[in-house]
Amino acid sequence: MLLEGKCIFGMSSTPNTQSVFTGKGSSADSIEPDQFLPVVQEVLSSTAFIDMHTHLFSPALGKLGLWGIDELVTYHYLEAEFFRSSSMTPEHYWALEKQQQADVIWRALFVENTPLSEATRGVVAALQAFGLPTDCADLKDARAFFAAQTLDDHIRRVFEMAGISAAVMTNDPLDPIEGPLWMKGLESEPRFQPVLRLDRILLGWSSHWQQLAAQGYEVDESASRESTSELRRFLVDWHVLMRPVYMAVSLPDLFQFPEPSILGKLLSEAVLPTCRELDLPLSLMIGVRKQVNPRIRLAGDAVGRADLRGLEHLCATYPDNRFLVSLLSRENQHELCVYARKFNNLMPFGCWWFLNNPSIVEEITRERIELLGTSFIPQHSDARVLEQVIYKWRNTRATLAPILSGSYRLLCRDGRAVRRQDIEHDVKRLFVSNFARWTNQEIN
Ligand code: FIX
Ligand code: ZN
Repeated sequence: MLLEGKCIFGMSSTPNTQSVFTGKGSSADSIEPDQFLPVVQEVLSSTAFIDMHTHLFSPALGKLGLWGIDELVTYHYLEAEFFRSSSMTPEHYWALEKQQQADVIWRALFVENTPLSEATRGVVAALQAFGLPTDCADLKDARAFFAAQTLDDHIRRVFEMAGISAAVMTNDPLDPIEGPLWMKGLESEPRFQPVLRLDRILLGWSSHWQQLAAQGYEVDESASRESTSELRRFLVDWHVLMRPVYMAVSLPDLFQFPEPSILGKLLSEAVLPTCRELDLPLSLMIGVRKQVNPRIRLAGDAVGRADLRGLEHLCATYPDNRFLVSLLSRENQHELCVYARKFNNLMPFGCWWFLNNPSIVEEITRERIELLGTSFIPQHSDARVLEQVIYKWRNTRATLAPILSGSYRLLCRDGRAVRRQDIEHDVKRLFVSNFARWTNQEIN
């Protein structure tokens, strides 16, 4: 009960209240409710987060790492919006050079129309962050600015602006460019943590088993028993090569488990046992409907509500496996929170892809705090272009601040004082220690 804005914890007349709360949060260092928002904002901005899922790459992986204005403007989120605001056909668009693609998108979404969408505002925010004009007729100035940057310094500056200490990559061992780079041996880079992404293996076995065979693994098309033990050997070898912090796969909305399929078999006989053996979590990103419109390529994926009983079965049947789970469908979010209350080997993370919009992030995050306290990971950026982390994390901090301070106000109203160190602890847990603990990393 707030009295004239003052939290009366410790000073209430009812003796039992006092006795319950003695010793924690004496009023001396408790924060007044009208100060929660500025303190939470301060703590959010002074805590360096771990960005636990991105499509960024360390400099050692060369041109796989995307950065600069042309990549920002041709991000598939904007391509999807471009095809709604232009009569240009996808086929014509793909025939253009990268710079020409960026030019037509800039004209259609930023010159001929007001950049109001979350994705277009993101580009405006990135330009503003570097002090660049945001309303030019063309991209000449921006191109000149980015051309003048040296990558290593630029990465350091961007991570600082975004308030992240590390970005977790998405690394595909079967990618024709990336695979050979890892096999040659790559220096580890603390700012970029590797992840072993298994989509081609688990969802594309029929077209990719030969790649494993070519690398000397005795596998076959039907994924026989020997194939699954050979896949285990493959995963262990790549663990040595890459030192991934987790393994990951993006699964369709129709994902079922157990299922008499190659996916079901490879998961239960190879991936899950190897994750246990290597003490690595498995990240499941469920709910994508791949390529509903292949003409617009990466922008052509959609979302479907998933039946989560497969996830339930995985968590219940494999208690020694840890599952980092993000669901694409808004309609699945409540179930995910409830499953996380049933299974402590399930860590919900992020407001993925089409959910990464303030109105939806707010809804999902409030529900998660109410049902899970701080035992979840609120967000990941999914950045594909380096500078995207600047606006994606700025937006996350802006959305989270009123939600967190609102929760502290409720806690205070209910009779418990809140100190700065409580807020520091909670923010660190949400954006650093939950992930670090699940991936066996030192927490500084
Ligand atoms: O599967 C994934 O990791 C997705 O995040 C991507 O495939 C998707 O294209 C994306 O960039 C979402 O933000
Ligand atoms: Zn992703």
